[in-house]
Amino acid sequence: MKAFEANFDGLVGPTHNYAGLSFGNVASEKHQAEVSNPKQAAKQGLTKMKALNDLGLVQGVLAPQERPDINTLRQLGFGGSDADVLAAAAKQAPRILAACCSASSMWTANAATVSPSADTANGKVHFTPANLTNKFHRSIEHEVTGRILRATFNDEQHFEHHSVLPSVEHFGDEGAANHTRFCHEYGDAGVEFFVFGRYAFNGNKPQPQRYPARHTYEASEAIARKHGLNPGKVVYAQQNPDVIDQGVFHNDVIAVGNRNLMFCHEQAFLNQAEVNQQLNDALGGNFNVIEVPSNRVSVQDAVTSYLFNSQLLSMADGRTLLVIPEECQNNPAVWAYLSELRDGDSAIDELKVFDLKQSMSNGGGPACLRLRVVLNEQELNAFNQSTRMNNQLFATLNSWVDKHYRDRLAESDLADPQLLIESRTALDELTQILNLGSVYPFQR
Ligand code: SUG
Repeated sequence: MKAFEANFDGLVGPTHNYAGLSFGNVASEKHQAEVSNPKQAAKQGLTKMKALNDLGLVQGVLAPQERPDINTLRQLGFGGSDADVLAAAAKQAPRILAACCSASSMWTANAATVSPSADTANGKVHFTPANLTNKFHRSIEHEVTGRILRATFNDEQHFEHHSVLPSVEHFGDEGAANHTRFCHEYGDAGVEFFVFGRYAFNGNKPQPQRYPARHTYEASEAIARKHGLNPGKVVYAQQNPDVIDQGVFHNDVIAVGNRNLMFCHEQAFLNQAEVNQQLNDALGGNFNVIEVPSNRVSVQDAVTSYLFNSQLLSMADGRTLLVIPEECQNNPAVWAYLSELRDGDSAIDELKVFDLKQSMSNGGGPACLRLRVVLNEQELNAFNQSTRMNNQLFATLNSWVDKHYRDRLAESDLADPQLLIESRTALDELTQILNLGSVYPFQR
């Protein structure tokens, strides 16, 4: 059956800020304590969604989370009224408060792992929210993420939603940021490619020394089991520990794939030639790799420009588009390489540049902001259509942002009880716009 790749982008929430929460993510550490602009962040994201929708691609929206996360603060012993909780946390544990205010759910590549129906034993699209155990501020996302996914893909006949993996480091799961699906046509049974940073149950295997490997082999294997994938069409690869130590905290910072094409750095994986061969074999041949050499683009340039955190998209006319952040255009080595690719006879035909600076300063590029969901024609009509981007939804969400978002947020604002009220008011209205029902703790 004919199928399409839909991109579901995370809408940036009203508390977007720079708290330096992600050790190993160099942008997050570098921009700590800068003043953020949540309104601009949300609009930059919406502009990308609208542009891809205008190109004829299927584009959806995933709602943000309730932040500040008062429930988690209460769980940690802060009591009294909501305003008391915020005031006490700000005084006694400002770093915990900051973690409970992060708008990090915007990076929906980390929301879940998704397997299209053509790949699964029961012919449904499978979703498992990621536990994100390695970072406290992200480990508190999965419950509401699961509810948002159920409310967005809300037809049991077509969509199967799983519980998260056990939330401990042994099963650290970062979702689709470390998962790529290859195929010839989207509707074919595809090859699912799982990339992990370390083995949890085998201490003799290589692992990074400086920065954490967030995702384990055991987590990847468990997802493949849960989704009912054909073991002959699953390939696992370990990320090169040296690049994790240089700031490649997810595979989507060093590799991106679409259909039968992988665009990656030559240092992305351990035993890279073998990995490429396995992918080619599992796909039945005709697998195409563009491997960028270090002498053209260093790992450091890849990390600062986010060259590989791009979206590789098949357009209706069959051409391939690479969606990149402005930082790629500003990096001479990266831009020279990309221009050659585009102008030569590579598989990449077109480049589209976006200003996503607000998200980029926290280490989130174009690919981080989207969750890919391959859907056939029936499934395309079965998901919650109020979450599908179109001109009207774009206009509605822009006015919603204008009405509710601040254009300036510093760490000292996070304890402002008014911010909590603004955020809940905005989200309450959003659940009506997107027809999600009651997904937030404050609505239950
Ligand atoms: O998990 N940054 C996110 C960025 C996620 C990027 N996603 C992908 N590569 N798919 C993270 O490190 C920073 C928040 C702060 O520091 O305020 C943050 O959570």
